[in-house]
Amino acid sequence: MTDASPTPLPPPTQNAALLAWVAECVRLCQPDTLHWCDGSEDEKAALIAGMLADGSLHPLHAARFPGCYLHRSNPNDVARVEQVTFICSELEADAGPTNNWMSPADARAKLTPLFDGCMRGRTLYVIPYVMGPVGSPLSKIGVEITDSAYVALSMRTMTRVGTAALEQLGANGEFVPGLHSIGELDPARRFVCHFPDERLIWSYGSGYGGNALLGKKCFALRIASAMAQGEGWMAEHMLLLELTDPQGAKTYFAGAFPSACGKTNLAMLIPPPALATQGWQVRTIGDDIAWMHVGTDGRLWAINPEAGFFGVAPGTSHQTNPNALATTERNTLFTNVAVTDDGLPWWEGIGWEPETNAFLTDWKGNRRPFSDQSEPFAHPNSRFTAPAAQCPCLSPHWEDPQGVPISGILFGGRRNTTVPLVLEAFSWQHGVFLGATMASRTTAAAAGATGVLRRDPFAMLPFCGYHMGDYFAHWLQMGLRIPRPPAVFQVNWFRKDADGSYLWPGYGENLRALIWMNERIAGRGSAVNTPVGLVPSPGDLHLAGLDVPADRVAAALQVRTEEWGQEIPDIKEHFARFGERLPRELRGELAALEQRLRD
Ligand code: GTP
Ligand code: SPV
Ligand code: MN
Repeated sequence: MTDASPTPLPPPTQNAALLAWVAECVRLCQPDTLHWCDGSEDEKAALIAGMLADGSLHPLHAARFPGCYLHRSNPNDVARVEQVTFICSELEADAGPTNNWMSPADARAKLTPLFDGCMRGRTLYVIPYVMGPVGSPLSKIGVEITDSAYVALSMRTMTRVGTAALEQLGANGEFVPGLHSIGELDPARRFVCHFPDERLIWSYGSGYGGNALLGKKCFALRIASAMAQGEGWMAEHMLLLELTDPQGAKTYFAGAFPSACGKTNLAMLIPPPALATQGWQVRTIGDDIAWMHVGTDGRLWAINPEAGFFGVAPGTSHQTNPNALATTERNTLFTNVAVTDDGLPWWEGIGWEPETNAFLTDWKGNRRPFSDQSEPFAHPNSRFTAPAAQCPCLSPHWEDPQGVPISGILFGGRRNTTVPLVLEAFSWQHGVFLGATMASRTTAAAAGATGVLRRDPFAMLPFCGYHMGDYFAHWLQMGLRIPRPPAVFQVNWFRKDADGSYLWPGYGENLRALIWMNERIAGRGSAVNTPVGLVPSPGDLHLAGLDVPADRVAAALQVRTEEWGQEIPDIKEHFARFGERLPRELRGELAALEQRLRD
């Protein structure tokens, strides 16, 4: 299995391009050992044993969390790093105003010395993986080279790794190469570079999630979005869910929400009892990324390219998301959560409190009494890495090779004010305007300040691999290419009252918004025509069993013209950044919105 140079075993592929690239990376990084990952159980056991021995994994309570481990990342390396994430297109103009740009030549010149010899004394893992169901015509192959056993272990859960990927690749197939080294974990020597023209990824100096698991944001969003633009499909930061009505009819929704803004929770929603009794059900297809193609039937079809969930731990409880808790009871890698002396993973908002005199070890590895509340025990961006197949509410269609047909697209975010609980766009083009102008408060998923309101178009601000203005144009184009386009909605579970409390209970209760959207799609539900879109009146929502005062429901749904008026100057500033590349249709939508607000 492990292949000690200088007498290596024959490599497990005949793919000449792959062999050449691996040889080039070996020459550059000079690892002591080369290991081709095959995805076997033996390999998993060996990875875990090695990490337990070197202290990078900690066992958890073996009976209550079988096959589960805790990993603590370097405290300087706990989230995505947008400031050092680069799109290395030939022309700066093609990266656009929302991305950091470096020329491909400069990126190579800067990173080559970092990679030079960086794996001395380490193992180089070659991880062939499939994004999407194995054998699906919509799936794609990536190969990650890394010196991190944590990455090698995580990729097994998040993607389909090993022999299956090499078989699908074959001798002549194409793959997206990604070279990764944790380097010295020095923030000053940390870069995540994407070469969209070559479809190549180089990531150095971080071992964390989206910076290091290159199949996820680097390939499945940044590189894939650039591929999709050229090829007429879409790669989006979206959950995928299946809604079943009391008659058994299924409707599929895709939803874009910025990082740590509710995709996992919505995808795993449990209906409130009054609606569950009537037969409403939600099943999960995916919780973070969707690849969508126009089907021969004229609908938009979506696959989840991932095989696992890299989900936010804090706030996950039996109240909010019991399905996520059940998914993470076994074979789960927890990163930067706290742990009790008994070996139970713990985080803020888990729904139970240790004894006041109990001790916990926090995410940095410091053991302190639970009564010491000076700082959080779990990092706010602590996460679980768990196999999708363990999710109790996983849809039987989650691996359908052709995907699932999408009838509704949701755009959501964290807005204290202005955006109502739910509204429907007047048209696809108006829906693109809603996506292009959506804003949300920043979260701990990326390094930097949290709680700052920023425009995050389509929840893709950190993930669009090319010029965002061209991306808007691509969305408009797709509308013309989808004969039966999904309806588009905007949602906001995070609106607050004057005292700063959420107006809407969220989580399972969000089903009520989904049911209204479902009725609109079916041509049944009624709505009020407002300047910003079609909004339900409280009477249009299915509110049976909801324990919220009527005036709060009304406030959550309210469209206040003066609040929307205040958006206009900011939207203008936002649009101005895209210059010539802002599609004129969006300028038109803005003018139409201003006119409707004046009327
Ligand atoms: P990424 O994995 O970063 O892309 O995030 P995500 O969009 O999947 O976010 P996730 O569902 O993990 O939610 C992040 C945080 O928002 C968690 O702490 C949740 O508890 C909280 N959250 C999710 N849905 C709701 C909701 O409906 N209402 C409120 N108040 N909080 C929510
Ligand atoms: C996000 O930040 O949107 C995530 C986590 O889903 S990461 O994989 O780190 O990007
Ligand atoms: Mn995400």
